[in-house]
Amino acid sequence: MAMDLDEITITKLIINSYMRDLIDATDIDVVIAGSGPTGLTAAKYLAEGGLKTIVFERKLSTGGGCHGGGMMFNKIVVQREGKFILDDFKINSIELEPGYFVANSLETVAKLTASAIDAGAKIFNLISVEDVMIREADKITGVVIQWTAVEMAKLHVDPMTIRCKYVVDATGHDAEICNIVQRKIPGARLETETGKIIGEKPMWTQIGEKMLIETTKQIYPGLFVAGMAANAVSGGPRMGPIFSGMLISGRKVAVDILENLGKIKT
Ligand code: 48F
Repeated sequence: MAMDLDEITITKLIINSYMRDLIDATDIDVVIAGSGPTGLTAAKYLAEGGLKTIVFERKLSTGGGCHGGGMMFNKIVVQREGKFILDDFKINSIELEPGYFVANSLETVAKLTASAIDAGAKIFNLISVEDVMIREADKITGVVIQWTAVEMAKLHVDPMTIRCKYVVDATGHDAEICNIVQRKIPGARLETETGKIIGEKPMWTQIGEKMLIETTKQIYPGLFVAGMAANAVSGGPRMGPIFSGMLISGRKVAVDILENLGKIKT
């Protein structure tokens, strides 16, 4: 016999379960702003390394710029160096030219998302990081979050706060968290050549991918930057629909943070 279903029970379960997750997310190890390929990759490795990791994503769905592949052809390319990460996430790919692996962008987003969650990371969609918290002589000690719907409707509603040991700016081309730090902390010196945000350079895939390894770093005390945001901050070029750099950058930021917190030895 089919069970009797009660709408109010369903409602209470959703509210209770979500609130439990959200309260649990208020004091954690790492906040990742943005669930593009970089943020999701970082989330999996951080959570696997034993850190309490939360991703806040402004949009309804995870995956950032990955879904659309190249100009809406839903394929991405990953070069030889990033293939081991595709394998880590069990993402199918075909080597159609030597060293160039082609994967389905939807499968990529689905598996990055599922693997991050399976590893223990929590992902909150429809929530934006709108500010940072500081203490101890300008060390970033957390983030300020707001419902995306409030942001979009421009409602005058105060946000709430999350405390963490490290923040990762994985917000893509706009490098939103680094921009907030530069704008709101007087005299803030970022770890770039000029001490300021340099800005993204035009497309040059080879250099863009290479630079991403160096530009992925702790850019300000308590704040790491990874993925496209890292090149945007340090003056690296964009690289188009090739995603090895994003995956490698996401993994690198996780390893750096795990090392900083003594979870793995160098
Ligand atoms: O843009 P996005 O995919 O950044 P990524 O992970 O990857 C870049 C590639 O997609 C592509 C590329 C490849 O060569 O250049 O562009 O570095 O994902 C960034 C995510 O962050 C979210 C945004 O909605 C997107 O899903 N986001 C941006 N600002 C905020 C945010 C914010 N303030 N709070 C929460 N999420």
